[in-house]
Amino acid sequence: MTSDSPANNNVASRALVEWVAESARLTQPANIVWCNGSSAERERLLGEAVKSGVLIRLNQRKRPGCYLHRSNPNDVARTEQVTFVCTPSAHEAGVTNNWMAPDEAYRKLQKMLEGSMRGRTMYVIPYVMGPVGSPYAKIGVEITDSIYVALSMGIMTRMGDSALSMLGDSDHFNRGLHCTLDLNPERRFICHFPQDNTIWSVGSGYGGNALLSKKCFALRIASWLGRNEGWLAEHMLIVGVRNPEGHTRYIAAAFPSACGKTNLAMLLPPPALRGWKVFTVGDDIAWLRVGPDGRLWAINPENGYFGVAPGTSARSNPNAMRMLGHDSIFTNVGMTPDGDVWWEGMDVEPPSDLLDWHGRKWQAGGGERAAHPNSRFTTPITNNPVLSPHVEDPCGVPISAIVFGGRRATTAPLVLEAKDWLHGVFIGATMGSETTAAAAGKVGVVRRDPMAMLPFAGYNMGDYWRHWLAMESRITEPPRIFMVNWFRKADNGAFLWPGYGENLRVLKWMLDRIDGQVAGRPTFLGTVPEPAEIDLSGLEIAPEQLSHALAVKTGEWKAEMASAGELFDRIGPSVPEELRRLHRELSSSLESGAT
Ligand code: OXD
Ligand code: MN
Repeated sequence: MTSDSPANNNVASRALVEWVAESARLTQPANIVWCNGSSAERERLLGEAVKSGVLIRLNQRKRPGCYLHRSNPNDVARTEQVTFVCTPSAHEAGVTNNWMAPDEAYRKLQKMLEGSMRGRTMYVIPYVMGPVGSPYAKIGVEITDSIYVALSMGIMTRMGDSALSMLGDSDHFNRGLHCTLDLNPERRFICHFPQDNTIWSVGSGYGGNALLSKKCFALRIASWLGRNEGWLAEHMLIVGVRNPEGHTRYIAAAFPSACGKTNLAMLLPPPALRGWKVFTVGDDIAWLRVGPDGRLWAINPENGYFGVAPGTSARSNPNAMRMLGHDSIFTNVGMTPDGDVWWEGMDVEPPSDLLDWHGRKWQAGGGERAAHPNSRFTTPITNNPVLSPHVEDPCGVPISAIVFGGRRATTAPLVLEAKDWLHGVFIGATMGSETTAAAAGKVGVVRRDPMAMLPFAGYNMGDYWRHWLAMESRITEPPRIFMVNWFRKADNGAFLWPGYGENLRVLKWMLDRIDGQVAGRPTFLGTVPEPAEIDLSGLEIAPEQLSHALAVKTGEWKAEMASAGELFDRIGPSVPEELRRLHRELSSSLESGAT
């Protein structure tokens, strides 16, 4: 075994050195590599990954610095059924999480981890979530036996020596231990120990299960830390919207996985909306704190994007297509004969002799997809041509609006404004969305997904809502809260709203509401736009199509409230009484037809 501490001996934290040694005693790796985050190290690891077949070097003329990874076909998405929150009591985790007692989880996984890295390399990956040195940033260290994870963490986080310097001699860091084992789904567990600031993940190499900085630390553990420390860790993109007068406002928007967060975060304005511009701060996770000025401020803790490839095209997300031109890792997409990538919805004809995501010859029209529906790209934020100049600001950006969105073929209007903070929390808490390929299981089934955090809230959902409500008293200038739905369909199954860049028209309406320039139309659920208030310049959309997109229908919301009530009942007494009251009031006015 080599290297109990990094080559340059730059670890001041005894706690870190001891934890690495303890993990090595358990897993018995052949050698230990401390990642320093340098470009020479990256080149070396890329070379090794290619040599061992973990990565395929893509056409370097067409996509310099780009690689393809093909995962085990049984390991292509998050596995919520084997994801556990291991709090001392089941109540702390709540019914929306799987729970295992910490002792039992440690014992069970310890058995699997014993000697699990024999003959393999252990990578020690120190990383910072948030701008290095920011008072809002947090430090984690991931130990893994996967070179794919090490390389991906180098894109997704600020990784290496900068994290060690920021850690100094502190023992305050998230401890993430990851081992791929034999990728047997029977031996796949993702366990969170919030009280110990620890994560143990075994049996999967998939991003959401194995890049422990992301869902495990920045959402599940961080949401728990946020509750204790008075802030929020949310499944939200952060976008800056600059109007033609040069004034930029920031919007944080929660959508479930694979519902277009990356597209919205780097949207290209339609030509008719001249002078508008959008800047990305983050595309998946926001850490929100109350600033000294009483406003809510957001940082993006990540340093890269782990986006869904299928559907990404020059039409849906031209900025993403540009950023994927270099230094990116693609996972489970198709490969062209000249070593380029291809996926469904790229809006480019597939060449003949395409290889599918398994590496097999692909037959157009043969019924099989070339790219897995949850195939991904991993790319550094600095590749983004519309990256916000404020992404490294230590205190982040001030948030003017919070948006809760879902994927709904019916029921949810294109946009609606909540009446106030409490009502906005109610809208977020009762949100539903159709399931997607980002998680294993059936796709297209409506499930309640409060604040798009169903799989990510690291503690009892009722307590999480209580924390949201409690934040109000600390925010003197609260952001306005909206609901959106880009995915409503006409009876013939066609989308009612064109989506993508055109969504800026909806963001503009929100900003107009904030500026007091439009009155909207009150409904029983909140305020929707009068059709004339949405800037439709340069867009052909039939008036009846737009009114259908904006409709809030009593019958549909009766069913919606019945389903939300079932979730409240399942969660039980921890649901805050204020939310129950709003639910009772809305349900009874819908029943009595008083709406
Ligand atoms: C993601 C997800 O990968 O939400 O961001 O699954
Ligand atoms: Mn996500």
